[in-house]
Amino acid sequence: MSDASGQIDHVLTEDRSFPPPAEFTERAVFSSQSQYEEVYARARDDRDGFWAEEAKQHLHWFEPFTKVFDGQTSKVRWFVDGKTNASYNCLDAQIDAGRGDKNAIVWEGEPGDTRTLTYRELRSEVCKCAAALTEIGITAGDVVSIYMPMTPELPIAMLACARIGAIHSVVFAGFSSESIADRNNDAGAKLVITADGLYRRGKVLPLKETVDEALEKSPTVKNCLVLRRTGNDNVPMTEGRDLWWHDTVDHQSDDFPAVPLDSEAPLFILYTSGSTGKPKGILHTTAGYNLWAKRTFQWVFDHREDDVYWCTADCGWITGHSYVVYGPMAAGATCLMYEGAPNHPAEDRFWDLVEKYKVTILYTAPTAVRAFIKWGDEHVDKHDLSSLRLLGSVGEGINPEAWMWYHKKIGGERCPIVDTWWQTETGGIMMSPLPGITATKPGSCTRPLPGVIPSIVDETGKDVDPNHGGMLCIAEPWPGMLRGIWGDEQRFVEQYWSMIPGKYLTGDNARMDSDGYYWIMGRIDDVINVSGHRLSTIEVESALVSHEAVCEAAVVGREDALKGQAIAAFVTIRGREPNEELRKELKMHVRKQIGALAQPDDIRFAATLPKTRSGKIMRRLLRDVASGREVAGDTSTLEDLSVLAKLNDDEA
Ligand code: 6R9
Repeated sequence: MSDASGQIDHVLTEDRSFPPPAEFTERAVFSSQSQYEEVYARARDDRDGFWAEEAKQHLHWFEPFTKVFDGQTSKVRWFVDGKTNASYNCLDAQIDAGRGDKNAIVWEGEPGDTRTLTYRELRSEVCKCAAALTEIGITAGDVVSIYMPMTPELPIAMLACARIGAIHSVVFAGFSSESIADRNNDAGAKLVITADGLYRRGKVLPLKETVDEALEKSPTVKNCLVLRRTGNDNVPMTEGRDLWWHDTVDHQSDDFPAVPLDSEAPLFILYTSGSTGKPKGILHTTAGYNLWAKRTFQWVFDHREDDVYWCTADCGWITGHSYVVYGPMAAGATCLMYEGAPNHPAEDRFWDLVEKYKVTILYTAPTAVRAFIKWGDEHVDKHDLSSLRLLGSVGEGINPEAWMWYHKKIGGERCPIVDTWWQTETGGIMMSPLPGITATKPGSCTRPLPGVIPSIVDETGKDVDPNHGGMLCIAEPWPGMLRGIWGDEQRFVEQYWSMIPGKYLTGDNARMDSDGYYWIMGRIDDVINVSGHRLSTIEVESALVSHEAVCEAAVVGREDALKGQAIAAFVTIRGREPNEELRKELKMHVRKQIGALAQPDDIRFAATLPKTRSGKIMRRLLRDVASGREVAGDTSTLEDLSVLAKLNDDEA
């Protein structure tokens, strides 16, 4: 719990409460507390009956399921024998429901170019891409890596894979060639879809070159499909392997029927950091995931037909999967998509977009909110944000100060804030206020959604009393839950299902207060949260140690006003002087190995690292040192006390 100790104090003293405005409640999907209690009780007491109805009503079935649920704990099947297709649910079903001419995607590129796609137009583009994938030789069950900027072609590529039953593995376009290669190899990807480059703060960053480097080490990849986005010259194309999107996709037929797929057909793999160095390929399947993404979207964002919804997440993260693509599109929403940086050309870009497109629902991350606060209110004040009616937050706990600013400055004190707690593994939102009925408390994700049965336990697996911290588990299966770690059944079982028998272990600590509200209190493992993105400390340590000058490395998170947590690395070195030059070199090395988001903020040279007598690095001590705190707590297990004094000197 010490990872988030700075936040816990805040959390424990927070007692402000904000009831939803009456005019919001009147029209809300959930408009009374008793309605929520009733639906929650039904989902809990008659799980299969509840989800059978939900699935029949909210997904299209080529063939009906014969059984709602089968299995237990880690091994589950939902909607057994049913046949559906996530791309059909997101496109064809919307056209059938009369939304053919409704905007599905309203897109703005960083340079200011724009594009809108109605549901009918989006379906055509997805069909062309699906036909092209088929022509390239991709069939159901094949894995396709996607490494692209936030252009419409990114969701198009995802939905095209879904249409033919190929499994997409989206890799965030900030990851290094090493990371792409690791993911290609782990998943056995056959194709990589990328672009010539992407725009970031006015500059063109190459993507294809990075992919090329990765492909040298990705023997399973046979082809690479390249979108021309930036038009930068001299993009290297390898004859026989690389294909331009415009040569391969554009001429295809705009009608390619969605393939009926088994409910449990893999839909995608998404890699996320765990407590070891190797990222886990989290597997989600077709029907349960799509239903969960759709229904949680409708409940939490109180979606109405005329909303303009903007989730600012990149499709490279789970939030982009569930709440840019599969949730809102299965609900027929109009989604704003923006390609670039929030501070280009100026720090008011987001507010310019909200005003220009009359955004009604904004879903973003605390790290963004903290950046806006830092950039200054004048950027917000320039714009009319009166179209907004609902705000959302995701990725990490939102500290009460940031919550209050979001509430006042962006929400004009009239918009409810939904602080949504969930994980890559859960597929969609698990705990969140329902905006029409839940009185919010800054810093709490409030209560579980229907179908979510949380349980907070101690080390022995016993439920703790209210107001006591413990490990957050989910006690019952839900349709959107992960189905596995790609290619690693053993790790899947060990990681999530072994420590607390019969329950899904989330890896987060939490506390429930006397009102039944949940407060997330940081991770129980060595995962740190940098700007809402998960990184394992061991992943960064491994990258550091792969540098010839580093003998040993220990990485911890320290509090950071902007990023939530910053990365502090302690290293022991050989054959080099501990100086600024080496510091820079090591930072660049990690950047190259994993990607920019993993670059350490601090590098400290140490003569030795503090270890227990059994040889374990004492991260708790390092966390104190890294955040400039007095080293507190028990140091009796420390092998060599003099190490501590030397750590603060910061030179070997
Ligand atoms: C959706 C997403 C999951 C981890 C999760 C927790 C932290 C996410 C949060 C939150 C407090 C919230 N987290 N939302 N902590 N309040 N509203 O972020 O998925 O990238 O897999 O991260 O993020 O620690 O376990 P993912």
